[in-house]
Amino acid sequence: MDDVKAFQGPTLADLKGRILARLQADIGKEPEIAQADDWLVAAIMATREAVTQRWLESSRASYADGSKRVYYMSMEFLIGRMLRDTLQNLGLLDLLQQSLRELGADFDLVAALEPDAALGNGGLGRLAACFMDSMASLDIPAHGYGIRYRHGLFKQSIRNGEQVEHPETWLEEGNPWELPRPRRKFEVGFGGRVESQGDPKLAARWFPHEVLIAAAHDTPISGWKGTRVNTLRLWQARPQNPIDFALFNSGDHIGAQAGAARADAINRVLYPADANPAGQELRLRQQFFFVSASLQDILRRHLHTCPSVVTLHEKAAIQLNDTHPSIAIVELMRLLVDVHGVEWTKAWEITRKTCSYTNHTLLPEALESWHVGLMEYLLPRHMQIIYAINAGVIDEAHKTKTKREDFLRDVSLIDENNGKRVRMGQLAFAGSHSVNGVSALHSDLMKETVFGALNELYPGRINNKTNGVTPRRWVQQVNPGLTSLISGAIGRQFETDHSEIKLLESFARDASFGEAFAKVKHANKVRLAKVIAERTTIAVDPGAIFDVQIKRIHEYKRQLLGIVEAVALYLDIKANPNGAFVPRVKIFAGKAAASYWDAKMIIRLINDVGTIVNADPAVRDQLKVVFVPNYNVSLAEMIVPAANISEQISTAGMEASGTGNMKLSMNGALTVGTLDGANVEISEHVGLDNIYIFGLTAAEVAAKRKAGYNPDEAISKSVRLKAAIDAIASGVFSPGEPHRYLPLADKLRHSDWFLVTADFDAYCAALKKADALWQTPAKWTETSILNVARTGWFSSDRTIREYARDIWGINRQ
Ligand code: 26Q
Repeated sequence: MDDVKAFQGPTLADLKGRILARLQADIGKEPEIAQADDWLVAAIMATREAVTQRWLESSRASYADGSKRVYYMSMEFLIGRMLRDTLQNLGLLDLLQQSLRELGADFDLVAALEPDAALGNGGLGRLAACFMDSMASLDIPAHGYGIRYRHGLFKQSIRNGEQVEHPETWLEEGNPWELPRPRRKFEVGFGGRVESQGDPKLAARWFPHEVLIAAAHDTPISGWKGTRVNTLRLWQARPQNPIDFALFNSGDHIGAQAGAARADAINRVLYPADANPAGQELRLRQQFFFVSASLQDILRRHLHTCPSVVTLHEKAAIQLNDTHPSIAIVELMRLLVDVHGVEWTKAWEITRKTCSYTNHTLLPEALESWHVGLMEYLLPRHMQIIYAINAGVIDEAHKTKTKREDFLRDVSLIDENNGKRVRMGQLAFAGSHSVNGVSALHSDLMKETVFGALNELYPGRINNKTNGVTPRRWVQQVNPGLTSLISGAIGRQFETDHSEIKLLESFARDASFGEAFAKVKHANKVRLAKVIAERTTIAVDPGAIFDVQIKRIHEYKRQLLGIVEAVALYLDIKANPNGAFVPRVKIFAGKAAASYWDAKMIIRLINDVGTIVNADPAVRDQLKVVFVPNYNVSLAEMIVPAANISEQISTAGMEASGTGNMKLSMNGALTVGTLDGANVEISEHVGLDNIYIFGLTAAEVAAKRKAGYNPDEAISKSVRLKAAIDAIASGVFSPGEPHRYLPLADKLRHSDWFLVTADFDAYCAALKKADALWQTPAKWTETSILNVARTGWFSSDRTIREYARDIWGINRQ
């Protein structure tokens, strides 16, 4: 990063002039009458202008030196707000603040009006955003490819304790960040018929029934210190014919616009589920649409500088973010064989050398597969290619020594059991040279479970790349107080190289540093308490432990364990009116997929428990239960720096990595967690004395399930657990409808797949230990500082360096 020419920003006069010019020329207002949202648009436009020069230079430079590019294909990019982030990366934050002040506007008010770009569900989408930031910061030429959804992830409100979904409309007032490129467009076909030469491996001609146009919209992604500006290219669909005049003239005015409606549907909305793929046609259309446009774009760019597509893998690395874009394997084969005339074997070699696949889940219900019938109907040529690829895989499997009878079944791309389906995970595996998991445990489990057979067939292909998060957004930006405190202690090098944060370790026992550190945390908690009061009307005491569980609501993530513990604590307090308890605020936030009934019931239970507990005078403010509505990137930015305890309590073996766990410990929260996902690596880095690990291990979970777990084992042994479940079941928290939670309670009592009851006592014991430490504030602060100092490894810069070196064959840093 250091040898790169420093970004030359504008002067104050320049920047002010640009903001004014945009306000007048593009928004059509004089500063005297401009509103905060006008200033926002003007500020974004001026910022975009400031990066444009670097943007052009970045792409010109990689054209000129012919360097290899990374293409990150993802259905989701969960970016959040961009203004503060971009300004901070460019070193223009102070200047823009001053510009607006001198023009009569307040930056903080203005920046808060920017809508979150919420084009993702959770971890996977946010990971893509962190990776885009790191690739730009490490000067790696990279393009993100995705879909320009009109509606991002739904907004959540809480009515009578229940989640209500509302459409998200981030594009409603325009998007000043993006640059539409109406001339950068490609045709994407669907359906129709194929004229082949008999052998599917020979070039065929596909006559699609329907053709859509994909048009590019580009957003600049600026790296740290303006090192490089990469592009996030999102595709917009439009019909070839906006109106069918024959139909229109015959009087069918609605039918005449059917093409436009079908194109519109592609971009309409992000699927709001992060598991349980429903296998719907629209989802497959979305996937193929953006994949095909992106691959055509990649090949066009390649042929701009290289004479033939056969060198593609030397100039392009395509990373598939989960199986969602894995139809890319097949589409690339089709483009190479049918359009560019490459011979099948050669095409397969190029495809495998170019593509690599990241897996983010082992949950069987979350693994994507498509009905062969749907695939044949929507993508007939692709289905032929899939069969031909599968024949090759089965052939190779025959040649191995393994004689296990289910071996062929397990490696096959076609699942014959559920009415013939194409398994996208096996497809992505077969067509990639690298298949990675996102934490050490997860990568190991991939080899033992879903990809056991393919791992035998293609040994060495599975590798691990433990996730990371960008410290620019998740430390520097969300926690300016901590950042300036750290730079006062160890200098500013850690801002460029987050691993330098380890130098902070020598301040862990420094009393005056500790005091200042605790003050920063307290100030962050005061700020969060205000937000909580505004959004929920609940008053919380910033002096209490802020114990947070913030993530999508899922049974395996076990928000239920958290709330059952809160109930047990409530009953303890009631039973012990004069007892001394450590004051605690349990903070939950997260969205449930609209169709995920049990997850929605968990949200309702948390709110119902909060209603009773928070209003009970007997509790004397020793416990508060808060559900903060509409969890998104911007809300996470408020909660993460204010947390004391980070709840990472998934059933071991089920959370692929987690990334919230990293953000929280990097900001000094102490983790209470199971040995799951990247909690394992976090515990190795911070040391077992500085984290509260509890509960069954992944192996123990597997063994318990195999033996047939009976929750009664745990419930009959734990008086507190039994009392808590009984209270929930009997309507203590739903007095108007006493049986509301009976089904939830009965599930815990009789099946408990996620082993909430098995881990309950160990979980409570872990929290008790944390309570004890809290009572020695200096010790707590020391532990918290050690968490900050020892989590530098979880920077996504480290992760991206590993991808670049091991998977993409790019050695820049
Ligand atoms: C699939 C088909 C149809 C509709 C939706 C989906 C879908 C969408 C999103 C399936 C899964 C997702 C998202 C998964 C996800 O976020 N996984 C998380 O990825 C993180 C980054 O690697 C990990 O840290 C988390 O452990 C993992 O749960």
